[in-house]
Amino acid sequence: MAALVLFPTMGNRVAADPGPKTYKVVIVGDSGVGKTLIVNKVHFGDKVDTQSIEATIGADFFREPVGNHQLNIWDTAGLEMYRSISVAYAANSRIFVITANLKQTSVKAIEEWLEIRRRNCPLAKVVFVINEYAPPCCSATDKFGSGEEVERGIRGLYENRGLGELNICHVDLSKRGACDQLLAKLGDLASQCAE
Ligand SMILES: Nc1nc2c(ncn2[C@@H]2O[C@H](COP(=O)(O)OP(=O)(O)OP(=O)(O)O)[C@@H](O)[C@H]2O)c(=O)[nH]1
Ligand SMILES: [Mg+2]
Repeated sequence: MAALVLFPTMGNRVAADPGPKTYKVVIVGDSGVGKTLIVNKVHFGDKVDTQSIEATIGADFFREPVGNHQLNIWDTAGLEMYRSISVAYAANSRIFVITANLKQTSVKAIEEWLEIRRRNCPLAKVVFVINEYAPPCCSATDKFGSGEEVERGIRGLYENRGLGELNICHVDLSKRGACDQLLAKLGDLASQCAE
């Protein structure tokens, strides 16, 4: 509950402490790239079981404190049939997280997500998350390459678009604290939004 703070210079008026500032964060990307796993690991930590997650329907919501800020994180559904819902969630987001894994299709889809950002939340800061994971069904020809190669691909897509600083986080969900760097990055970007 927000604390009530009495400001002496305000006589007997009592002002409510506004509490931490909130920032809308939207995470997008193809179905199966690991968005829900990543958001759950950001929120609940390493204990999340990678097999326990099901495809998102519509969108899920997490409230995540970081530093002096609060992130309102919308985990959208990547399945094409929910695309219009995901696009609607993008509106007014301050931070737009585009996720890919090592699959060609997920990297190719990045251009579409950048276009959705341009139309719906052009001022949102962009973060790319590369989930260093290739699903077992991903054949050699379906694979874009290593995480480094995906990063080079993203750099190529990003160049000359005037999108500002390029933020890229690699996550390997098999490692401890896999999403710590991502959460720190989101906190930094929220601080920049506050300036
Ligand atoms: N072991 C492992 N499995 C993963 C990883 N990323 C995704 N998976 C598997 O892929 C499935 C889908 O991951 P989700 O987090 O649901 O993917 P999503 O991007 O949220 O998909 P949608 O909700 O359909 O948009 C999970 O249940 C896991 O089985 C990973 O990094 N490691
Ligand atoms: Mg999901």
